[in-house]
Amino acid sequence: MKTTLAWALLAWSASAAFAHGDAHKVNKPSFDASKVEQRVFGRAGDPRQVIRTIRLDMTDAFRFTPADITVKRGETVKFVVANRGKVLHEMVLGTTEDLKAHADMMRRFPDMEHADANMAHVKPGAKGEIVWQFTQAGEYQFACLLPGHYEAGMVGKVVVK
Ligand SMILES: [Cu+2]
Repeated sequence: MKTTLAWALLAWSASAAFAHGDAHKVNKPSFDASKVEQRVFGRAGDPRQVIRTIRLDMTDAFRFTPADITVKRGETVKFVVANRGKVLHEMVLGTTEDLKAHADMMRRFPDMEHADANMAHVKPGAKGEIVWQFTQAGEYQFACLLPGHYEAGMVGKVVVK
């Protein structure tokens, strides 16, 4: 039963993912300190300030590995996220509320275009990067917001100490 559901989700999200993927050909703008927006969970990091690289895997089982990350406040972290699956996945950093709201939007508008510093859309077999500076202590999340993936549990936690 569980397997059937997972496969149904996978097949469904694969078609949605392609439409979504096309919208994401937009390249991420390069780092510009004057344009960095401060968010509750931090801000786009300067690639020259990276002091730590964290590697993650995403799979078609709708999981991130590791799914539980701890960083220090002020740290600029580079996430290198590899898609080990056969469908598009993405990593989006945010607060729990942000991600929930964003996942709802994605369900309604699967072709929504966006390419922000807090997200990486990664094709099967490829790797993506997010450079982020965590400026406030707290508990945040990262998730794959492709339709159905978040709901299937493709969510991880970042604790900023
Ligand atoms: Cu995904």
